[in-house]
Amino acid sequence: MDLIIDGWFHERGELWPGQAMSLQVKKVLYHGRSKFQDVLVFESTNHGNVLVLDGVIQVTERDEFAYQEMMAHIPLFAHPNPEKVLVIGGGDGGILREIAKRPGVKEIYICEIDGDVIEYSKKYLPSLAVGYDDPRVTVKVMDGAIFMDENQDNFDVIITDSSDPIGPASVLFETPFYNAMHKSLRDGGIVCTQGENVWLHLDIIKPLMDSIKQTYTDVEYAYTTIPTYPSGQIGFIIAGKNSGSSKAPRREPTKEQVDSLKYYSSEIHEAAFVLPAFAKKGIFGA
Ligand code: SPM
Repeated sequence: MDLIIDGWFHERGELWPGQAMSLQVKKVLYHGRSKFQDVLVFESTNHGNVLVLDGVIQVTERDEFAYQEMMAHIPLFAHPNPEKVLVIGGGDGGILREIAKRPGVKEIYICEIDGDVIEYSKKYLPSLAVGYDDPRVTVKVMDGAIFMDENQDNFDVIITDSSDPIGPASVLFETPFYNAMHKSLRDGGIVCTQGENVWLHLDIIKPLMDSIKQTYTDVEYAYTTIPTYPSGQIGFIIAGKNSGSSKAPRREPTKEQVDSLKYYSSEIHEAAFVLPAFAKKGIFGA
């Protein structure tokens, strides 16, 4: 299928039938096939540079902060003292950039399976890939499940910033992967994962959350708004290993952090867990 027709990129996906997000293309910066997926980067007319994997928008420079800030800072502000953090996926570097705003974090590991995503993000998405410049970051280009198996009982926070459950990321939405994260967490640790969308994917979200309740304590769901993801929002599954609830931040951001944040605040941290009635019922029952 042609991704760009008459100067417009159209995001059509199996997971959002009958709807499409279109962005006007100024210039294709890179298009090729990695070992795992189709990789496209283009300059858009109104949304900055855009990274697309297997035809699905991963980030636009215009609105990416709404996703990266919430995905990183909800678990980091919910944890009492996160020192060692692991990112699975997230090859564009945006989540690293957010974690790097936390001086208390001592070590940051990232496991991205697709080295091409790292390479082309460094080239064309420098405002995200700046996350790689932090000296606390160690990069592993490998399967996150294997890395976690080698690093059990090790991390305070694990963030899985994945693409959707079709293609290389599908295993990241399955119970064995959540079990692997659980083993790799320290006691008191928190995981935060890409949790799809309540308008479109309750059929994915509910069974997955029900299943991980066997292993995790405090299985919760939050969301952010983001114009260029299907239906304008995306959620996060947040779960703990005896962590206590993540719904309220345990501390306020410092003045310096507030100045660096465009979406996250203590107020929106708490608000993000308040779901519309249909979604609350769909995920948690009554
Ligand atoms: N660091 C940003 C990487 C983006 N990871 C999530 C991409 C999700 C794209 N599809 C959204 C579909 C939501 N239903």
